Amino acid sequence: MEITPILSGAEMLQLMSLLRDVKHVVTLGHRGPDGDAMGANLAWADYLRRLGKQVTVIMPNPCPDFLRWLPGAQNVLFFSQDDHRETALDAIRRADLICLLDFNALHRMQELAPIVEKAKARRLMIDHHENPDTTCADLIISRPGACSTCELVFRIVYQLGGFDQMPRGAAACIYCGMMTDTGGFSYASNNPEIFIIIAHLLTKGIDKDKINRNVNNSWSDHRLRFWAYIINEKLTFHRAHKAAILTITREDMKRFRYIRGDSEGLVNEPLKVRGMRLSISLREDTEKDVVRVSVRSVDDFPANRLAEEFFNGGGHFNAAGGELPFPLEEAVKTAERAIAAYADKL
Ligand SMILES: [Mn+2]
Repeated sequence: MEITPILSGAEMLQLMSLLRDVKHVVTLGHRGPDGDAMGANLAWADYLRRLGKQVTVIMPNPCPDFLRWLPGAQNVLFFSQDDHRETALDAIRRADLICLLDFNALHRMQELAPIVEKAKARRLMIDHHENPDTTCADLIISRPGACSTCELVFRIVYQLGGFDQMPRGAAACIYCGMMTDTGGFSYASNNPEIFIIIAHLLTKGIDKDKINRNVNNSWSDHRLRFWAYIINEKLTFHRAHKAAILTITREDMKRFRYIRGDSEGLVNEPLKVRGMRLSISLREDTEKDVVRVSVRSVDDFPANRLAEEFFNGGGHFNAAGGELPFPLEEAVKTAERAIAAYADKL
């Protein structure tokens, strides 16, 4: 089975001309960088460096600890960190090209958005989220059908002839993003070519079992008890166990010594209940007075539409998110209203 080319002839020419004369490149991920954002940016940066570019990888804020092992992660600049900010600003000022990977609108970078908008650099977006803001880059490679931005980076590098020289580290980054964005290939991953790509990555000598352990089995004991607590005490079922809401307060986080990423994936747990179609997580933000909303659904339940309509957000069909104002009790009522409004879809 072949790997189908991802870029049209016209896109290929556009991309090549965009890359041709640039020297200084910045690649950027979204706020709250996940395995895909980190993996895609690191692998794309690796490719650009192999083309002779000077590349700086920047994230708006730090990635969770379970991604620190990614080859190249130690050189990523986290803009919210005081000791990284000036270097990051310098790189953005100097850049001829800014690559935006794994998000579809500038505001997903939060405080970096106006800075990137004012920068002189041209912009390239590579992403798999639906409905990209078509004005935010000179070239937008948007493929909502792809399982991850890492899959897109692989396909682009492959099509541009950069696969043979791809080092094991970049292959590991790509595998990590594909794995994390599909819940370990348990959703959004029925395209047979995904597994052809994995076969290619394995030829680079990556240890996919170890990547899985690094990402999924590196919990603190506090985190395990935190999940158990939330599931036991803070989870409610609705509509005859077809929907669930879980809540996380700052108090809960303090009690279990919460660190960034500790609630990552928790919203998926209720979907393990037979017949469950929708899960909503409401978490008090640690910095701002807002409630962070995560929505997960199965089959034909449109999580993204629900998130757009009720949670000031959006996302993928089965995995979306948003934000609600304080207090948490009001957010719970909003979530309950959302469930009632979508009862016919449950
Ligand atoms: Mn992604």
